Amino acid sequence: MLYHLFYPLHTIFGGFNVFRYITFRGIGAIVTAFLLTLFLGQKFIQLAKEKQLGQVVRTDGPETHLVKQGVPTMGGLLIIFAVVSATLLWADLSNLYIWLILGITVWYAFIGAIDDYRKIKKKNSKGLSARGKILMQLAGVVIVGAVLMQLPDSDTTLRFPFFKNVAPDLGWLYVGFMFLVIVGASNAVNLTDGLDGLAAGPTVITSGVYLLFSYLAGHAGLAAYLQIPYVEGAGEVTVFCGALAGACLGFLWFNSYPAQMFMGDVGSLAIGGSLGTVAVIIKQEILLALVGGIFVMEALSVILQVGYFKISGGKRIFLMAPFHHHFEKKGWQEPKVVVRFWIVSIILGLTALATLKLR
Ligand code: 57M
Repeated sequence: MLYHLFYPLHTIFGGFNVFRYITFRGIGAIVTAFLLTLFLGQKFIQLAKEKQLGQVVRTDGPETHLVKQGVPTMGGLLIIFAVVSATLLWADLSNLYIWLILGITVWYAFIGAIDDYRKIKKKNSKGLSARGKILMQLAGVVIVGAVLMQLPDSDTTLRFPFFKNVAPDLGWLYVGFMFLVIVGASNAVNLTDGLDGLAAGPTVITSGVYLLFSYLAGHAGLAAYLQIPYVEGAGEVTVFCGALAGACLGFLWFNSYPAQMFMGDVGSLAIGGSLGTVAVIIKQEILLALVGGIFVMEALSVILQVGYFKISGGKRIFLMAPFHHHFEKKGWQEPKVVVRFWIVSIILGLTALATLKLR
């Protein structure tokens, strides 16, 4: 909005020319979203306590989690509020990609909010049925896919980090691939969010990497030089990534161990869905499996554990899935598990940046 307000006035006051720069507006989004979650966090915690939005902790989990019963949850409402506000404030609102990403973010937050609310009000950790959740998530992907596919420069090729000449065209199959990326990322972040700060930390790193990749993808000269797909208008996605990174950084202030609030499915589903949508729009889908490797590891650990559990008649690969519980069961303290996962996430983020030069 500020772009539309001030940039046209740059002929009167030259300083307003700065609103033209995506870098300036990206930094503005980071700072705005960070300050919103930081200064509204305490207020949200009080409100969640008044409304009795307390976490219902499963009884079959690590004993150390039982003390978390009643911790204020649905902090994702604050994250999404900060992300949407900062994006609307700093982005060029004539950019279609901004509306597609905000649409998925809010829709997936709505799905998560239903799940959270049912768990809290019904006092059990079941929530929305897996089938209901997937169908609602699919609906979001179909709409985004239909819009992207009808764009004149729609690109249904699949791009790989490191291999610049490999770009198979999936045609309409690409919408199925979009489903895997967006719904997969959404549920992977959801599974990851099981320790204090474990989802928010890697989200800050992933958003930061995609902030840079979005800027490069929207810059014809740099995209050509780095041999990455040029996506006209993708530069604005930088602003959204900045808002998401800033919001999660501010949320971490309260979600770091011992957490004063959890984000809830309203946060984790929306974060994963928005990161998946960003990856699809800037044509860096496979890269998300690298940058978001922590999310992938967590989801894979569940798939492997549940699959093996079924075919082996009750045997387990890990002491408990998702992966972070395995280390808790091995006796690692929660903060140690979380910080070590953050370290891996940083290494994966740096590796993703390195793919820009290794191709
Ligand atoms: C999402 N939710 C956390 C919080 C957060 C198939 C199976 C692997 C599914 C999986 C599952 O139920 N996942 C649900 C993970 C929950 O966190 C809430 O959920 C939101 C995110 N979706 O924002 O509101 C608990 O996680 C802890 N937590 C923190 N700090 C945070 O900042 O400590 C969350 C955020 C919270 C809190 O205790 O209550 C969750 O774990 O449920 N199931 C599991 O993850 C369970 N694993 C399991 O059943 N493994 C079996 C299967 C695979 C055969 C096995 O390995 O043998 C474990 N999770 C829990 N208890 N809590 C074990 C049972």
